[in-house]
Order: sequence, then structure tokens, then C-alpha cells
Amino acid sequence: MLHFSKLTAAATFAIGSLLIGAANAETVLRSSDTHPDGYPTVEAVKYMGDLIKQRTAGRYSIEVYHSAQLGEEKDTIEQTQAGVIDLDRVSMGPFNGIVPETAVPSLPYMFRSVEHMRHVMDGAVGDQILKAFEAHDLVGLAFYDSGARSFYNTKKDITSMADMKGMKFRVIQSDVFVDMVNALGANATPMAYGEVYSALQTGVIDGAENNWPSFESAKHYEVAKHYTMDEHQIVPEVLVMSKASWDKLSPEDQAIVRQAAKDSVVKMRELWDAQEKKSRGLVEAAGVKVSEIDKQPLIEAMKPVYDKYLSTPELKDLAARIQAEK
Ligand code: GTR
Repeated sequence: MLHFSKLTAAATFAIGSLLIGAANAETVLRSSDTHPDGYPTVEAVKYMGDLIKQRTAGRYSIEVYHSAQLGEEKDTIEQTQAGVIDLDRVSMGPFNGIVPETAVPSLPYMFRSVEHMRHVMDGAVGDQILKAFEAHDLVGLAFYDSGARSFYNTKKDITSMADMKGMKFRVIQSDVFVDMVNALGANATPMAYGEVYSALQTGVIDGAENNWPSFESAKHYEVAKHYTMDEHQIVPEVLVMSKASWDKLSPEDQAIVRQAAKDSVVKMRELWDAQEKKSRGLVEAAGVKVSEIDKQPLIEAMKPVYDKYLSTPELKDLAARIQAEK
């Protein structure tokens, strides 16, 4: 009897909290990121969540699942398209085969500098690319920074394109990245980010390519001690929302989410600039040797890659507009 009344009390309590919950209904949007907690992209989406919470009086918030808890980028993109994940912060790279417009800013040496990239992505070209996600069950919300990607390896200092010949480099799962590495005379191995550390360690690959904060936070510098400043790609990161989750929001709430995403870009860039310096300092202090390289032969080697991906008048026009921006 005692047992029964305890149960009844528990059930009453549960129903009570359900009712209270309904009165203050809060929807927690699930957001994926491959990077660890504290990384600028993770912190920027958390900040966006705080803004949304304030601006919807607590009706919406964001929970960031960092460290690839929801899966590697290729899989999380599919899950976001399917509406299983609400928000996804990924590199543009894995989108290259899905949203053709994303291949253009991913092309090697498309941007002259990070400032050029920021300027372009903040303007009409950026808006056009964000819009292009809509044909693929996604809503493009914002672009974040990813600095410049450069090659690093476990074997030797690379100071010329010839040094790369025959070496095996891991790349993002994107044909643009594969073709870039092959055009340099090296061999590309597309692979999920989470597998790179052990692939470097066991010699399955000789190297990979990334920006300073990723090179540092993924600990690749512990095994790859040679970093070359070729800065071949300035690929923006992108924050997308599942179209299915987006359609559940009122037009007012959609506007709040869009604005909060835009506002988080400012925060992200501050965090990014500080993190880049910090990460570079850390890996250099840990003994990574940084080499300079003449970029001109690498730029020239990209001609066939440009020809392949700028395959329509629209994509050619997009590239021309990027290059024409000051
Ligand atoms: C990083 C990027 C990640 C991921 C990673 C990779 O720079 O921020 O989203 O794409 O590169 O190389 O897989």
C-alpha cells in the first residue's frame, strides 16, 4: 500500500511538471560542431543561442553538441537535411558536392586575404550563396571564419611544390579538395576529421591541411611537425539550419534566428583572431617548424581545377564577382 501511494505521488509530480513545462514551453535547438568546447565556432553558436533566448523571452535556446558528438560533418549534413539535427556548423568543403555554389569560395587562392573573404561573404555574393542552400532542405544562416588552410606533414619541411610530389595528404570529403591536392602532384586521401590524428600517427597518410586553430586543437601538431605557409584555401565555415526546423518557427522567430546568427559573426571574428595567434604560438612552442613557400607555382597549377568547377556561366560569374571585389 505504501509502495502504491509513493508511485501515485511520483506520477502526480511527473504530470505536474509536464503541465508546468507546457506553460513555459522552451524549444532547445540542437546544433552540431566537430570542434571541441571553447573553439571559436562552438562559442559563437552558444552566443547566438543566448541572443535567441533573450529575444524570444526564453521560448527558444540552442544546445551545442561539440566534439562531433552528433557525428562527422558529412553525416551531420545529411541529418540536418533530414530534420534530425536543427543546426549544423560545418566547413563549406563537405558541401561542395551538394551545393555547387559553395565550390567557388572553396577554390584554392580564390580569396586574396581573410579581409577579402570577410568583405565578399558579408555582401551580395555571400547572400546569394546562403540562399542556394534552400534548394537542398537547408537554410543558410551565416558564414564564420576559418583563416587560411596550409599543408602540414610528419616527414619533412616542404619549401617548393616539387617537395610535395607523391606525398599522401588527407583532405576534407570534397572533390574540390581532392583535385587540388592531385593537381599539386601529391595524392589526396579524403577522410573524416576525427580519423586524421591516428592516420598521421600510423603513417596511413603523410600529412593533412588546415588552419592554425584546427591543427592545434585536433592535436595533429603532436605528430606532424612540419607546417608550410602555402595558405592555399580561405574556405568560410557555414552555419545552416534544417528547413524542417525552420518551417516550425513563426516568421517573427525566423527573423530573430537570422539576426542572432548574423550578430554572432562579429563575436566569432573576435574570438577567431585571438585563437589564431594563440594556436600558432602554442604549436611553434611545441617544436613545429614553419616553412615559407613560393605560392606562384601552386596558383598556376590550379588552372584545371578552376576549369572543372567553374562549369556554368552562373558559377563563372560568381567567381568573377568575388575576384572583382576589393
Ligand atoms: C576545419 C573546419 C572543420 C572541419 C575541418 C576538417 O578547419 O573548421 O569544420 O571541416 O577543418 O578539415 O575536416
